[in-house]
Amino acid sequence: MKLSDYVIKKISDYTNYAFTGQGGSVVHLNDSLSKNKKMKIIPAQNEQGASLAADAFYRASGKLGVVVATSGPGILNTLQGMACSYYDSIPGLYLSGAPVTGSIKKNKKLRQLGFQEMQVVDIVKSMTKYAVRLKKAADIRYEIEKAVYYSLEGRPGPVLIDLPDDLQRQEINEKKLKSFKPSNKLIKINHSSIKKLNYLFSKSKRPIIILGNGVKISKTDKKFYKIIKKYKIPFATTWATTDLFEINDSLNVGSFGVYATRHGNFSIQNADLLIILGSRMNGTQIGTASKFATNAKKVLVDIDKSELKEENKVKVDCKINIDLSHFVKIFEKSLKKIKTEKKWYEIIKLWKKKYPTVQKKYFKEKQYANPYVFFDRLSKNLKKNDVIIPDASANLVWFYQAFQPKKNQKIFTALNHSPMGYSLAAAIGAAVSLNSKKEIIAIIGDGSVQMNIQEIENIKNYNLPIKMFIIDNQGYGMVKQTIDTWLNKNYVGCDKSSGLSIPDFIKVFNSYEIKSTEIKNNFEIEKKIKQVLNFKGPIMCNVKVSPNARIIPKLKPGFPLHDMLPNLSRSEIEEQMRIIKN
Ligand SMILES: Cc1ncc(C[n+]2csc(CCOP(=O)(O)OP(=O)(O)O)c2C)c(N)n1
Repeated sequence: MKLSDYVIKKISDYTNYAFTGQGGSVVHLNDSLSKNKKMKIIPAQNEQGASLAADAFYRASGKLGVVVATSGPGILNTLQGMACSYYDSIPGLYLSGAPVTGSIKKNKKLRQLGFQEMQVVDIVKSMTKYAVRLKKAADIRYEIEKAVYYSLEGRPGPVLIDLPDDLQRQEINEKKLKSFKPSNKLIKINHSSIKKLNYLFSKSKRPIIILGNGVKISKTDKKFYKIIKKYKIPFATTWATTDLFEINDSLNVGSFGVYATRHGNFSIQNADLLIILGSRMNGTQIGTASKFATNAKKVLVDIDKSELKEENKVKVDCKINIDLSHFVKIFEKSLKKIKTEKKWYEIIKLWKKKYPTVQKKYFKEKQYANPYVFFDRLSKNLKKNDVIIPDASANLVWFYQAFQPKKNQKIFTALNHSPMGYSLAAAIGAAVSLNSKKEIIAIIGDGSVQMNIQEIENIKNYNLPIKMFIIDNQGYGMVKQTIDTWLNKNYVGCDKSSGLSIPDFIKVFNSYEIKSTEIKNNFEIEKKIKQVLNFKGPIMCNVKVSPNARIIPKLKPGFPLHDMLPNLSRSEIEEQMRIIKN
């Protein structure tokens, strides 16, 4: 059997799609893909699109995303999606072609020997869980099994196998290939830390459980929710898990962080115990570390030991290094009666009512579509089961601040890497992973569309049910807001007046033969959203937003989470923070 046929046969045990680029060193892999009846391919217009689609393929369906790209420029283009997967713990298998073995340099100091030769393994080392160049054909089964194992086990992430062209063409005897046997290294539970957790819980009057990406990855959301319900424990989600829990649940305190909600932030800042599950508490979640939830004892549970080292400077009182699927069972068994105060529930309810993010006055704006109104109405109109993929920047924040998810909706983006243009390519991976059976909603800023505009040719070509909403504020809104804060509005390269022009997207999409429409102001929002959602097939809707629209509320740099912009009066803030003193 030809080695490349074997590779594809093997990966068809894990998945049914590959996102591909072409080139001299992957013609054999692509040929084998085309001949394998279990596999389908989507050839991306740019390999970056392939990598983003593969990332989303897994997020939408739980099936392994596979990327094929030629040596040198091809595989280099895929680093964007690889980074998205690595930083968000998403599995993925990258197969790169390499020149024939004889054209791969041996002397480290030599820059390049073969055409398009590149030290791919070195380049991707810091963004993969495992990366290897195949040395001999007989190792192929071992390497594929090892790579896939590492991609999926523990904290998942992407892996890469670099396949020299001559080895791809080599004949192998399938029966004689050695296999990979993983060693079972279970993380040992530290019982004293579980005891400490229970002790802290027994003392707590105002606890909050924070459910991070680890909860999604380990698929433990329902199990944790059972505990939350049983013991009536208030909880907060991160952006990664907003779609797993009802926003109107009285125990859900709402989102917290630099770009979140006032009610969520007041809750976190007033808590006396935070149990943080599978969340790395990054800067956008905590603001200034020394001012983050200073009244709370903190328990951090994470599968990755490195996340427990307090590099983010948040002092943790109890660290538990364990897989959440294991922890949830221990937690359930060990939890005793808890002493949450009645007034803790009451005040959380009050904050949610008092500080809505989508304010009534936004609906009265006449000239443009207000982004909060738009996302409020979009969330009301989307159906259960829809898949929603926001992109990056201000429109991403507006989305998460205003959107109210419905049951069984899937919402994801590349949370930690957040490259502009993610959602257009990701939507393709999501659509094909679900056999186009669900509607895919891609949301993107006008500045980001151009980063992956080429992939809409595939959306048209495969007639994928993707509804694209461009939030058109004529430039890089979020960057402008940052410049407003630090550099007195000296905009550089972020709108037409500062040297960066934005094309007319209606014309652009028309030339790709994709239907398009526009929302010009608040009054058109409801009707146009309905029209777009009722349209069969791909469609783009350009939503006109004021170039001056800003993220509200937002944290001032250096301030604690409870002190967001626009400023509340000192007395109002103090009143909200008084609960901890009483
Ligand atoms: C590939 C890439 N380059 C640069 C950035 C830095 N960056 C983050 S947001 C942004 C501007 C995005 O503008 P737009 O898509 O119009 O979104 P808006 O803020 O206006 O909603 C930039 C340049 C990035 N995230 N990704």
